[in-house]
Amino acid sequence: PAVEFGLEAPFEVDYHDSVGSTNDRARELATEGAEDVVVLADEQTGGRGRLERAWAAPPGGVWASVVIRPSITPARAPLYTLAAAVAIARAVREAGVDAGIKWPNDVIVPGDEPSEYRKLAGILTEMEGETDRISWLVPGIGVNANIDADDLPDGATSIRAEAGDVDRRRFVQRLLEEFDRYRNDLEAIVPAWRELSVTLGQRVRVDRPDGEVVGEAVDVTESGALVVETDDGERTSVTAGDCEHLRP
Ligand code: BT5
Repeated sequence: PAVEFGLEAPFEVDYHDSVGSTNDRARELATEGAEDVVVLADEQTGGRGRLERAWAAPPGGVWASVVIRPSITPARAPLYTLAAAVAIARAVREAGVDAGIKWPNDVIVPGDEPSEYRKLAGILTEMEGETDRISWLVPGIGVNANIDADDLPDGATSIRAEAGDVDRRRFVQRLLEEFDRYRNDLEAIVPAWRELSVTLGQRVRVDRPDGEVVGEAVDVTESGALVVETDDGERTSVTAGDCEHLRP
């Protein structure tokens, strides 16, 4: 059954039992001028990942898109994906799951080998605006909360499967409190992210539009790009892409 997400501040709630994609609904609200609203749904029938991928969003999850209007340039937008990942990882860990952040947009439960990482949550950040200043930004947050692992794609897991069900109202409240704290203190995001990252120190392959980069993930920059040291000792920073953890 659907849950009433009657949250207190810091965000106004736009709740739906079922919606196509909370990010699409958030875009509509943003276009109408909304600010500090969180779109929540029990189920999404057309959940989206990055690059036109589908996102499975059956009932029982936390499907949340936050409409904010920070005064930033588009180059700093990836920082908000990191902030959302920190907020998710914190809330999930409080729910008793040993979760970490895989750059750029996954919260995972680690295994012995990188190939055994199970994806618990993902983030799809969308925005609109001028080149010098964005108009709105929507971090779309998907957390597999009270869902059977059988109802999720291979390689995915849920809070239910790892630690048992959560009170979604409390969970969302905690997640949004953390997100609110970091969007008000951008300098604190990267240090918090480093603490929760499972990517730093790993050998990675990052696929990006202009080719792949293989090397050791050594840091993230102040705008959220991953710094990779390739085998010839050169450092490259990658702002977006799919990141695969390789065996050492
Ligand atoms: C993501 O994309 O991980 C971003 C997911 C964002 C979902 C939220 S839910 C609220 C808001 N509204 C939306 O419509 N979207 C956002 P990406 O890194 O491209 O990963 C997508 C891949 O994850 C898929 O190709 C599948 O392999 C896998 N996948 C799909 N559904 C999943 C799920 N529920 N749990 C774990 N993995 C999943």
